[in-house]
Amino acid sequence: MALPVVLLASPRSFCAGVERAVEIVEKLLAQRGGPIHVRKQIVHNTHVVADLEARGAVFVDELDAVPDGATVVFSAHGVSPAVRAEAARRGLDVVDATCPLVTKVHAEARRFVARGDTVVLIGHAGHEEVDGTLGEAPDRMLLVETVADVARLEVPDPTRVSYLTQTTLAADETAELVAALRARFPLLRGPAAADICYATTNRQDAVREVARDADVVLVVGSANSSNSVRLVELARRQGTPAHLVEDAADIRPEWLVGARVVGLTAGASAPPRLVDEVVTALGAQDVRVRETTRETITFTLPAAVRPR
Ligand code: 10G
Ligand code: SF4
Repeated sequence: MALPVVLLASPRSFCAGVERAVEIVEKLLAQRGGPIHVRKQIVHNTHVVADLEARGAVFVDELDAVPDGATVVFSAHGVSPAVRAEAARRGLDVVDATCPLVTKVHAEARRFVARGDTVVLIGHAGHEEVDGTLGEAPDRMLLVETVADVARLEVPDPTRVSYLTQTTLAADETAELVAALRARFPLLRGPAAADICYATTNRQDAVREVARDADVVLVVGSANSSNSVRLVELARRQGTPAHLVEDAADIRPEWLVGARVVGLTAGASAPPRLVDEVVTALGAQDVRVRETTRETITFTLPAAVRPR
């Protein structure tokens, strides 16, 4: 079988929010030594979590598993005010790795609720980011996942409705949902700039370009990584078979039968080295980067881990 050409989507892999979150845990481990407790997976990637665990990070589901007075890191996906309050009550030393672009959505939720609106959040039920954002005003916010959910919405005042979105949604699907909301609530108001973040948008634009010219697309990422799963779905909507792989070991030979061009990308929480390993496993000699934009965004670290 001829070796495939690999079309590498760019941008791919770590976003600025993930870089920052991982660096926060690494810096804490270096400064204070382990164990450093982290509430939930710092980002939704099995390899990132296992690597940090091996270096002394302890991932817990809830704060009751953190000893009184200990340091605890909040994951990149953000937390509800109730979690912050509980950490304060317990006297925990919080280092917040919430991505600043998620924090922005929380601030919008508070602002929209304060002006008297019902806030409709477009997102996926049960996702940590959604739980955190809804926690800003559980009685004044409603979650919608589908256009059918929009039809079922009941709000106290249809002239006072705003929407917000999870940061990692598919841009095309979200646009349909916003249009459905606007059809039901013509006075609908939204965020000044889209809540779907730059990294999500860029990775979707890049995979779309690659999927167009590839026989099959591989997306490196974990199954619970929302943005990674969206990349697989988007490639499939382009008509190209696509598969999510945790790492090179997940690649099934039958996916590659007859594939001359393999598109390759990675979700925002998947480390770049896993992509390199996939390229090696494919045995590709001809690797072409398809760059749709170049990212320059970085976020500053919280004061607790900033170099003095
Ligand atoms: O795509 P999701 O939200 O599941 O998260 P992830 O950890 O896989 O990727 C980074 C994105 C976030 C931290 C959500 S803002
Ligand atoms: Fe921040 Fe976007 Fe990355 Fe989420 S996907 S951590 S919002 S940059």
